Amino acid sequence: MKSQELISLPDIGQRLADKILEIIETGGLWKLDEFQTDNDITTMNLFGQVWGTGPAAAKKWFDQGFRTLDDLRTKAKLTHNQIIGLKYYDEFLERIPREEVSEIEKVVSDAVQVLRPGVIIQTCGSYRRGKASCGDVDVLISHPDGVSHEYLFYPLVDGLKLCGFLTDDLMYSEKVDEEPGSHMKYCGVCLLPGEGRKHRRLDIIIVPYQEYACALLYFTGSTLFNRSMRHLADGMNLYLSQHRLNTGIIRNGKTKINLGTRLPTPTEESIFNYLNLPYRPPHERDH
Ligand code: 8DG
Ligand code: MG
Repeated sequence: MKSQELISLPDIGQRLADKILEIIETGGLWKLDEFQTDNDITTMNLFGQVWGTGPAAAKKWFDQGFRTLDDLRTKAKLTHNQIIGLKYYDEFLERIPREEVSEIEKVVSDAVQVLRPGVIIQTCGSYRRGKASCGDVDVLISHPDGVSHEYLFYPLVDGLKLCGFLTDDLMYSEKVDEEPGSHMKYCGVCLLPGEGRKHRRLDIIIVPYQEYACALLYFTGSTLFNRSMRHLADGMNLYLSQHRLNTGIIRNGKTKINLGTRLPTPTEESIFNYLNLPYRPPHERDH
């Protein structure tokens, strides 16, 4: 069939004729495929923004035929975190104004100072980098005496739950990464008292004092900045993580056979020094 034959039919112009021919010749319509693909991606993005959901789970739900958040709520098999993520879907997508992050920090700070005077508490992440709004609140806690941090985690979290400030738990763990035991991390949801407040994502991380500067650097970010710092350390045969800066690493290709020994890192400045870098304040660490 030719384009001319189609156009001779009633109500068919050139553009419609082209589409009909494309369907006859290829068995499909490129524009429709593109539209459907866009829709698929939009739906998977919608699902991927449920807290605790990665791209694999989002795709699985899509393949199971789910298309809306209500489909997920009523039909999908959800983890505990995904249930909470759906419960506060809209609230978690909103950025938290800087001033509110300060208020949240104050509640945690007041609670922890009562438990153990002299505690160091610092909100990290985008807040410390000076952003006007933050995706969540990342609170880092330690104690200069080197031991008190061990006794803070459960009393602090339990106290904040009892007063209604923490409303839901997401992750509650003493073992948070490949070097278990030294960092304790709570991920949950908090709500400031008063009318019209929103549920916000709060992380509380408690670390031993000798790891404080490395943790401060890590949790301040940005993720990209951290990656560059680690890469630089690797190139100097050092090893930088949220726990430590080590020297004397023995590698076999890319594998570390021996992690070497910890360098003393009393401050963030000391870490920059070891890496032969001029100190960069947090608001210059976005890249
Ligand atoms: P935001 O909450 O305002 O969205 O930004 P953020 O404060 O910079 O990010 P975050 O997700 O709260 O994480 C806090 C810091 O943790 C981040 O600035 C750098 C560090 N971090 C890494 N790698 C990763 C990672 O893979 N995931 C997350 N969530 N944080 C990471 O260095
Ligand atoms: Mg953050």
